[in-house]
Amino acid sequence: MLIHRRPGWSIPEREATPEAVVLARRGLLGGVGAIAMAGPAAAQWRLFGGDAPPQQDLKPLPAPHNDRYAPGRELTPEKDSTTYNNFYEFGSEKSVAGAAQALVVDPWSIELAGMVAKPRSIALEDLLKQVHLEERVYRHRCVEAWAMTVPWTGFPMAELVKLAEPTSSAKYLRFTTLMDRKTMPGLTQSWYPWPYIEGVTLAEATNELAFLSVGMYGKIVPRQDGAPIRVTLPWKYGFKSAKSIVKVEFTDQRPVSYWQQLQDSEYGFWANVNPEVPHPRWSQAEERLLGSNEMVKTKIWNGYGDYVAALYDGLKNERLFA
Ligand SMILES: Nc1nc2c(c(=O)[nH]1)N[C@H]1C(S)=C(S)[C@@H](COP(=O)(O)O)O[C@H]1N2
Ligand SMILES: [Mo]
Repeated sequence: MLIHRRPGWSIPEREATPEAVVLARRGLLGGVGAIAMAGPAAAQWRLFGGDAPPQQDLKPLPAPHNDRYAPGRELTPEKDSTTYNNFYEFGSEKSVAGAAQALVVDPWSIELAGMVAKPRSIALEDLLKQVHLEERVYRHRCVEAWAMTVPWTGFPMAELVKLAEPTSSAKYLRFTTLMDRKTMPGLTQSWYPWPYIEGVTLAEATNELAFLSVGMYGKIVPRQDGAPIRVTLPWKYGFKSAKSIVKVEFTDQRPVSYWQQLQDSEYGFWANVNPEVPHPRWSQAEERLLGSNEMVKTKIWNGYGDYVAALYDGLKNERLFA
């Protein structure tokens, strides 16, 4: 099936026809009813575009700023980074912010599973009492060649690993994200391998850059950006940064991610940013900054090589960059 081979964002963005529209036209989207489930206002916004999604008020989330990771470019205006999203559970177009307001973020808990001392479920508020929140500005590079620069509030992934107490056999973390048919119209697109899965090695997870974000621009993270908690891995293509995670499993098996299941040759396990390794269907040499639309040169490891390049020293035979 052609659609199966070419998910919406696997087409370089300038050529992409929003997939939901194409499928609706062909009568293939079982989703017109499903879109309406997110509420009439949200549905209207999704189908016709609009000035701004009907967003809920986002509470302030103060945390000390850590300036160790200065981004070297302007912040992306909040209105641009929060209205141009990839969140396929809510649809395969970029304008999912309205529909995503249906996401129920409270109560929220995360299951710590697999090779850990005590498998258990932890309520998000209890987890947040045991970690140190801080704000960091990171560059984000989507595999589709757009990019943004965002102040995230969150905590090092290493703190979660410590809390989970992995056993000595654990080699990978496997993230599972929320799959809620009542609120997520994208799940009716049954040719996608739901739920959205991602994974990293234990060494990557405990690298100082690996972050779990609960806030953005000094407030709680908006639903469309992965509320209430999302992975943030700035040296990798954006699809590795799984949104709205509900389970972290420690395992000795390399996780097979959602996009890998769809097309491994284009979206592999490592997915580290490299301008010299083109995507099979487009160049990765440059990126478009959300907001200004300025084109800038992409950097290897998205500019974070000093922190992460050494992680990959012994892995020269792996497909590290796609
Ligand atoms: N659960 C889930 N997480 C996801 C995605 C998704 O579709 N579902 N898209 C990924 C992709 S391709 C990117 S580029 C980033 C986008 O994050 P943003 O919308 O906050 O910019 O989220 C990633 N995490
Ligand atoms: Mo992406």
